[in-house]
Amino acid sequence: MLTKLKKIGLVSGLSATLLLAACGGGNDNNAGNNNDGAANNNDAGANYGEEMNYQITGIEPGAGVFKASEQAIEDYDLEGWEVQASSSGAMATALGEAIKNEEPIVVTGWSPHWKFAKYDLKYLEDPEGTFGDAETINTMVREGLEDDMPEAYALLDNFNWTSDDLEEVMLKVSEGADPKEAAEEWIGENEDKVEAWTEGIDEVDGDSIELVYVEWDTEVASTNVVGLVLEDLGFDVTVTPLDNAVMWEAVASGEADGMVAAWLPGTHGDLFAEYEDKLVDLGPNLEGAKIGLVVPAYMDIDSIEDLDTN
Ligand code: PBE
Repeated sequence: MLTKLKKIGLVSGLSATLLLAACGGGNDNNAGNNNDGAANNNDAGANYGEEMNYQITGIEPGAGVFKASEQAIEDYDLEGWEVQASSSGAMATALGEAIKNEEPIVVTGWSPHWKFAKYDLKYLEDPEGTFGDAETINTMVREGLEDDMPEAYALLDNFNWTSDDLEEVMLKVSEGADPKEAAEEWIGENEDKVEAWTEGIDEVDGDSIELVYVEWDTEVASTNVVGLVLEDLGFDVTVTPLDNAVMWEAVASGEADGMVAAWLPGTHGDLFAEYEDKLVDLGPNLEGAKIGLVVPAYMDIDSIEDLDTN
């Protein structure tokens, strides 16, 4: 949820951008006069920087993509730039506003995500490899779950789907559906997939299970789907949103039973290294995930290097 302060910050950030855009006038607009291509790229980057107050629109500071973006500022020597802490929801709102006004914006992005279906976007190339390659999203459970709740363990071990599946749920939520209803709809439309996860698993009688997650669009969708499938198996399911580091700690300490939100090897690599001895890694529930800096396709830059202001 947006705090009052964050809301004020967001609004003043936007109006500053609008003001700058207004002062700059139509002729200085980068998108309009850059037909002569590469020679202008550095200028374009610099002007974009000014227009954006040298701010990358970030999300929760505990997110791996936030930390990687701060690392990118160092790796690419982007002097004066900073990653603005925000929330995933506020980032998506800022992106939508910028696109509506055809303004430049750089966001901390990830896939799968509904924003790629809704807007024409591109990842900035990352020649230094700061954001890593393709990732998997893994399922982690607490030690002892297999003995205590073999049915839940089996379901969590079986759970896996594709980026397309996940995007279907995310898109419904982004269009205003309640996450639980979106998950329920998806389950109704994909009975064959869900049956493959639950096949041979006995139903239980109201055993309590707690899944933890972070309120990122991806994890809201996946956690709600898995939670509902566990409910259908007879579990009394609690899903608890936490900060990223706290989510990992909760499963490692055994306070929570599991999560489906571990981005590896890069995004949550530091947290995995810290807790891997205390967790059970059930492997990927999704392949082909990715993080990076994302901009609207109309921006005349292609690489993180183009953000350089020198
Ligand atoms: N995300 C979504 C998370 C992982 C899932 C990319 C925002 C992160 O950066 O930690």
